[in-house]
Amino acid sequence: MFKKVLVANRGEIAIRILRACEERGLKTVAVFSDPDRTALHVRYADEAYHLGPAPASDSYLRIDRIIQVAKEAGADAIHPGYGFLAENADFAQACIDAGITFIGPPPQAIRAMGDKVEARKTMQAAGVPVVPGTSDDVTDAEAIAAALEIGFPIMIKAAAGGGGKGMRIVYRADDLPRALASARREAKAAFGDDRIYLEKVISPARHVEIQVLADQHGNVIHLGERECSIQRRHQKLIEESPSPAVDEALRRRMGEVAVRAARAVGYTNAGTVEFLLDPDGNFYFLEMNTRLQVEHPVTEMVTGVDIVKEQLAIAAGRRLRWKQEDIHMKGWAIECRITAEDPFNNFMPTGGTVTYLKEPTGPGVRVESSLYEGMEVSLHYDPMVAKLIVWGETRAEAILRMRRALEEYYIGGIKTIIPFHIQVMNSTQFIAGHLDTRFVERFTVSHERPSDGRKVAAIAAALISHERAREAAVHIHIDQTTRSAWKWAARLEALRR
Ligand code: MV4
Repeated sequence: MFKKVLVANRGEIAIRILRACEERGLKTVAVFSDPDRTALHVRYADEAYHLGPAPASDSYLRIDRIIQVAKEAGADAIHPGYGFLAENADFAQACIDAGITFIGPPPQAIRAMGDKVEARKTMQAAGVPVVPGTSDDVTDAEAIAAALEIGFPIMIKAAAGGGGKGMRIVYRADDLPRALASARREAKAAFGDDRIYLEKVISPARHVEIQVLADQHGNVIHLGERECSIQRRHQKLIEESPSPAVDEALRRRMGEVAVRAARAVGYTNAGTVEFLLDPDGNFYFLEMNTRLQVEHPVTEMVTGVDIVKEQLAIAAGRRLRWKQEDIHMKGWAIECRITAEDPFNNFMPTGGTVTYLKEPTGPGVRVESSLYEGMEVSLHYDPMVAKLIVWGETRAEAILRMRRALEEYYIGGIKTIIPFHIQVMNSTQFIAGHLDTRFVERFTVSHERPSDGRKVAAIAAALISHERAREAAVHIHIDQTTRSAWKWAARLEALRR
């Protein structure tokens, strides 16, 4: 086993990884940019090294500098976290070339999934269902022929893209030539690669992803699904596990397919296979994220598996400690991403000094945070400053708990997205589990606090429509004038047991 881990990241995820190292008795090295000199991850690690100025290209993306720091510090492993260099095959290779363990998949697996056209082909060959579309680099004439065959609307995606980057939707054949030209131009500018492919648009659809773990001895298991349909501009805001749309049988089928996808590219370590799930229960491979994901804690909460500690064990050559049949999901977990964005002003990112901080705690509550009182939240990096994760025995209990924890959360000095999350937890559609990728588009952020009466209406409607609460609901007498909505919902939940 390696002895000293360099965490090539910042913020909450750097701390999350440092904690796992601490529990495994490993020495830790943090790296930081100018504005992160006083960051929490720097203080948490045993040692910390300066990388460079604020721009990521001068600090957290500097492969040469990070490898140099690892050598200087005597680190024998590097964890990339998410974002930055996490899915950079050249970085993974540079670690290996320097005799340092890269805590993640092999560079070939990163490459195989990084090229989305290649990935589609590999997945098709492995029997993984992909969205109907084109699987080779297409000329304009071929694209037009393919689009006519697939039918409109059609999605144009960049081969080198991913995560929604360089994606566009085309509704009419007449618009296709121009859309193809501009998509190619954009892809060329963004990725230096103008290859594109077409897919049928699956809508409405849910974004459901499967967490996989693979060791270096050929064992691959999955840890069930996460539902990530609540996104804004391809930025996930709320994730949960299990998905309200997935039952045991579908989970088994999607899980088997995800394991097959991982095997097809010789995957090791932790990864996620993303699917679109349509209302009829058909699912289609979208892409594979070859890294630890932001939303990994919801899976940890329902499976009891510490994914980051497992990543360390896998990278050290250990065998997986579980067989598929040992994995059971218990209860329900929800994550709200806490961003420094103003939901009342079109989610504008905001910076500033954190003047006051009171984080929620109590039963079933987990906070992954980079915040401290006096911290300067800068606009140089991602606006996500923390994550609030709750666990409940049922989905209703998890929602009640999330709402309680959000109400306990006080962050002074900066604007945060918390009021938006409270409104989502109060919304009929969310409570009923009616989610799809356009949820946030349709959601109107209210500038008023909802009255108890309105909450009663929303919660009653939603919980009664919720399959497992229905039978309890008929036994309850609703007194709207004397009982607050959430007390009522809590009672309903208690009666359900
Ligand atoms: C799609 C799609 C519909 N049909 N592909 C967005 C992120 C990237 N991973 C793929 N994305 C989508 N691909 C086809 N063929 C809809 C989306 C999509 C989406 C997916 C998941 C969550 C939110 C989304 C918001 C807009 C579009």
